[in-house]
Amino acid sequence: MLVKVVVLTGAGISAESGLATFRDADGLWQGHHVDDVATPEAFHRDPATVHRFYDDRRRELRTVTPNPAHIALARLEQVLGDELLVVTQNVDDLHERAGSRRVVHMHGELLSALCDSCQGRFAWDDDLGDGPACPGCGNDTLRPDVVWFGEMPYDLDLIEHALVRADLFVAIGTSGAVYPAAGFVRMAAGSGAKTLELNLDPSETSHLFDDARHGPAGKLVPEWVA
Ligand code: BJW
Ligand code: ZN
Repeated sequence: MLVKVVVLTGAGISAESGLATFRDADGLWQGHHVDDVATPEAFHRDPATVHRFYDDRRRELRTVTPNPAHIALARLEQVLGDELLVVTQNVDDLHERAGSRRVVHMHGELLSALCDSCQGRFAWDDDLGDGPACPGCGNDTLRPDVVWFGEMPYDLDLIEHALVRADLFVAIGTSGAVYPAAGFVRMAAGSGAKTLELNLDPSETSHLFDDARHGPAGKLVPEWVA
């Protein structure tokens, strides 16, 4: 793998498409904090509420479109090819719909279901709350294919491999509050990469970046890519 540029994206890159972030003022879902609905404990305690949270967001996804920040990253992939890797914490598919192909969803995907019984992962664009059967094993144990607190993010080996080889690491629209993603800047910088933050306001890890630019992603990302 000859990745030279690793771009980490978070909820802020999809904000201008109309998807709520997790920790900004409006980052609540029906009065719930993300920590109340994005844990295995919450799912065990109250599966109906957690399913409703994800079913709502899966439906909302159909009503939104990529914004200039997603489109600029897809354009960058046209130029850099496999020298670019986009690592997203987002479970939406807006990078793909903008045209990006080299995208790693470290926190899973809304348009995928995971079976607790057989561990199969299935493309899924419908509600999960009404207990559909698993296409693999037939059990009604499908859950959203997303990574909750305390669970292991996807593809960490691949991501770390890319980070230690990158010349440039760029974090876009992420608060730097959630690990391991919040530690990627240290890992990249520790291996000699230049680091850049593009975020609405200074994140919790701003001070770790060589350069930080603050403003809306829909403006900053096209400017950076140009
Ligand atoms: C704009 C903008 C615009 C707005 N333009 N910008 C203590 C220390 C270190 C770690 C831990 C610890 N205690 C616990 C942990 C581990 C834990 C953790 O990090 N907890 C923290 C709360 C401290 N992490 C985990 O558990 C992870 N797993 C793990 O560590 O596994 C290791 C392990 C080891 C051994 C056994 C088992 C495991 C898993 C984390 C999973 C996170 N899951 C979620 C939900 C995913 C599904 C879903 O979408 O519902 O992921 S939580 C939520 O936070 C979601 C996001 O991907 C993630 C990050 O949020 P993000 O994207 O940064 O969004 P926001 O809202 O926080 O920020 C948006 C930013 O955009 C803001 O800065 C705005 O300013 C900006 N913005 N509009 C540009 N227009
Ligand atoms: Zn199954």
